[in-house]
Amino acid sequence: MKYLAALASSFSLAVGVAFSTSAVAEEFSIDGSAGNSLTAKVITEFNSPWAMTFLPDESRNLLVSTKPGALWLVSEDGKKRAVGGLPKVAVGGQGGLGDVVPHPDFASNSLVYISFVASDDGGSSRGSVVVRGKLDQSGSPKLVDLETIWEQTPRMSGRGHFSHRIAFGPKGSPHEGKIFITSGDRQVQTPAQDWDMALGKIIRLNDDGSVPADNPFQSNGELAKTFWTTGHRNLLGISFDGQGRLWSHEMGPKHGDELNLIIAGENYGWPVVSNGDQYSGTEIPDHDTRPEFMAPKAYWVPSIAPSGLVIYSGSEFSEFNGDAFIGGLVSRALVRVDLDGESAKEAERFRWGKRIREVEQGPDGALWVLEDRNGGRLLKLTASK
Ligand SMILES: [Ca+2]
Ligand SMILES: [Ca+2]
Repeated sequence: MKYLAALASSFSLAVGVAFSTSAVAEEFSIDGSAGNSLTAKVITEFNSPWAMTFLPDESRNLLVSTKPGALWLVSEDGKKRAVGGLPKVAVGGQGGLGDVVPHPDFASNSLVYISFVASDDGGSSRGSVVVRGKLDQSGSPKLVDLETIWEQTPRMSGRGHFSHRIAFGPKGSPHEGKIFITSGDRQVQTPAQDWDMALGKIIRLNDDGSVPADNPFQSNGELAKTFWTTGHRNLLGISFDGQGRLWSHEMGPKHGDELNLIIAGENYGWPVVSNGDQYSGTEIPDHDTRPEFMAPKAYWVPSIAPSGLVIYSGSEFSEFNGDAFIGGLVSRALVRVDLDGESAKEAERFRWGKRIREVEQGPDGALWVLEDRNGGRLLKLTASK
């Protein structure tokens, strides 16, 4: 027995070494439903990764957040360094550390914005917070000089629908220096139509957290001055296209996920209308019954469970220019959506059996995705030659 155990152990060690060597360059091919083919290269993996962003400087490094509260500085070839100096994160359910986005002037100001769930009392009152800090890379990387930019109000119990995705206005646009934050309905639904709750809204602030004077709701109370749009549910993707239009997607209830063109002052109708219905089976009137609410440009029945959004503008896939890429959780797919001006239509799904949490475009135009949950891989997707 001892001999067999020793043999088995040395055998598995040898196999393990051989496997980990080949795993470094592990690649596989993904065929899309419309005939396009991608090559996926495995870069590294994380414990429940949630968001990523490439730093707009010479380093070509990216930052990857994980829901349990780690932030990693990652090189293009997968070397990871933990970033210190993070605030205390309340982890549980859908909440934890959230988005990470650099300031557009990161190369000169080193500012990074992160969202996370905070709780002062161990859980009965939770809410998302956005802070910014400088990424100090002089030694072990760390965030310093943290300042609070925004707090999701009111706080409440429950561990879902924080949303807390962040987008910066493009440089040279009317939104330069402005930050957009998605704030979910906290699974309570009706706050999305309430002027006194910053829930179920898209928020627009100056990059220091002050409130811009040109926000649309100036006569509905102080909190409403932070709102850009209302009537949202759970928004896990927000991004500008190349023409300066803002797009966001949100999870529907039972089906009815939406891709919305975001226009200042509009109400997107949740929970009054949805092309999905309540999980209980109770019908929610569809969008076409209430034209005063903005209808989605694309919607999904059945659900894809969208998470992560990038609008492609690179040279690696010239045929995808201007297309939106959306990660799909329950659909276990990377979904390509053809955007044509203000219209949107699903064009293709790429599937390899994993829940997709986040998608980004890298410096050379490759697409990068994060798979969901423990062992979620960071993959670099290039065109199959
Ligand atoms: Ca991102
Ligand atoms: Ca419906």
